[in-house]
Amino acid sequence: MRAKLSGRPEVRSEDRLPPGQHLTTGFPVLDLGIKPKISHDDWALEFGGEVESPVTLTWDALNQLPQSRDTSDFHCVTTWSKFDCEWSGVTFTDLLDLVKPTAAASHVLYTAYDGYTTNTPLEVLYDSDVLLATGFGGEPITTEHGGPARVIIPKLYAWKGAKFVKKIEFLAEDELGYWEKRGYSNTADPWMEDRFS
Ligand SMILES: Nc1nc2c(c(=O)[nH]1)N[C@H]1C(S)=C(S)[C@@H](COP(=O)(O)O)O[C@H]1N2
Ligand SMILES: [Mo]
Repeated sequence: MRAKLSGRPEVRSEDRLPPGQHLTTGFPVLDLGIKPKISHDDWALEFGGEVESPVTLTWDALNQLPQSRDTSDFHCVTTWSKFDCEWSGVTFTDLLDLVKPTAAASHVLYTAYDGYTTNTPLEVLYDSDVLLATGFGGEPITTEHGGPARVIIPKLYAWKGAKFVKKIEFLAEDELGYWEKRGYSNTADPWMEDRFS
């Protein structure tokens, strides 16, 4: 999204903030208010639906997968943005290699331990900044920010990233999530201000 001037290095400028957003230096907490506390022993993440290799990951199995880091900006539809969030965890490209979506898979439905759901097209997951995150700023993600593990999709509004994620289903058709059923945009692109449908 940054304009490049020929012959000059790319610099960060005001246009790093999507339209209608303001910068926050803190880290607001936004969710349904339930904040389920799941111990690592009880935690499991199920991948199913249109995949060749359905798998339910335990905490140990998740942590044995290749670990990656990515620093990205976070944009909430309620107009706050947070820059330089240091996430760590497993990239979705690695997870997709593991579960192998079938040719019929086109959409993804995420279900969380608090009952929250959200949905995306499958294609948004093929991006190196999309993570199943377990760390923030070098520390485990706190329960209030979605630990043990949450989905981070930096190029979409933050409601598309399920905190406390429990199940990831690959579908042949789109299925709307909690906010999408209540009038939020299904595309959720902060740069296009896709807030509501
Ligand atoms: N499980 C779950 N995930 C969720 C939500 C929720 O209510 N439950 N809220 C979403 C919204 S609207 C936002 S802005 C971000 C907030 O993440 P934060 O609390 O870490 O700032 O989580 C998203 N993921
Ligand atoms: Mo949000």
